[in-house]
Amino acid sequence: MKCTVCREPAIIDLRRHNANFCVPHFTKFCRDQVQRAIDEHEMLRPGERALVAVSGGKDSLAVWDLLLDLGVEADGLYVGLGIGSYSDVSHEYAEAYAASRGARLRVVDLVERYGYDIPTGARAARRAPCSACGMSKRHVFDRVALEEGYDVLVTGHNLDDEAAVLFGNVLRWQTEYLGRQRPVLEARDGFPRKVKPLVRLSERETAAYCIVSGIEYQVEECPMAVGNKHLGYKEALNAIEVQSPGTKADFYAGFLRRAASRFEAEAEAERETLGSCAVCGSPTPGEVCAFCRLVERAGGTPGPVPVELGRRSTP
Ligand code: Q46
Ligand code: ZN
Ligand code: ZN
Repeated sequence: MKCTVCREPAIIDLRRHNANFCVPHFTKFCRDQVQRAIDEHEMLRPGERALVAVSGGKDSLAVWDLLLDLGVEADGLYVGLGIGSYSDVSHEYAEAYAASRGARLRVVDLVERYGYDIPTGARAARRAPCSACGMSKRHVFDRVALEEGYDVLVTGHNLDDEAAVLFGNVLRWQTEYLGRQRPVLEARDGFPRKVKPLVRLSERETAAYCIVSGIEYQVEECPMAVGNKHLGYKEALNAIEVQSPGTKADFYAGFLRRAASRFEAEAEAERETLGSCAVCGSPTPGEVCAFCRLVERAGGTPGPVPVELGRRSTP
């Protein structure tokens, strides 16, 4: 197998692009795909400061690395979820990466700051762990991005993630979600702009990118992910992809090009009017936001995210 560009030995075949790449050309391919996503969807403007939501997994470390290489001023934010050794190890990978690049990693630990962990929070609020977890992470990422004056919040969602979410929304015709499923969500009502620069790269590609770049990451699945519906959607799409390479990317890109705008009006109409949470000040349709209610039920201490957090790692 030879690199499509230089004819040197290739390390990866990308069937949907009908191409094979050597290490330097694969790295260039990943960088080009991220740059293209940024340009196509106007994710970032020159000089903007980005906050990357970092989990210690391949996608978040890959997107952070690619942005730094593209010259973007990007800090990371790790949220400690208190999911046993899974969280401890994930945190170590995030710290090690930040130290290797001399990048700044901010840390908010749910147990230290709010006095609850995800397993307890989920039980207390009678929510599925991923629902309590997703809501907690979104809350902390949004608050820190805004309070620390970042222009944009970056997440590591890749093509497989976005195609699986789209698939799930289409299966149930959740049209108000379809109207909001974009690689860029503009800032509004107390929420920062959110962007997904990895939407042109698959999970296999972000993993390969980390390996060839020497980035060590958490390879274990989160122990609370069992039964997560998205894993099933991913498997279904992967089975189709094997039969006809490129289907996943066409499904997602075709949606953005030809269908997403049709659902926007509905998504807009369903949007609730938001006030401020009486406890933490973040936007909410009720008096107290869902996050503060969850913390309270879990026996923790709700309130604002501290703004003095964050430290710079040294290489
Ligand atoms: S960390 Fe949290 Fe994920 Fe674990 S509990 Fe679910 S949402 S699976 S990305
Ligand atoms: Zn090459
Ligand atoms: Zn609140």
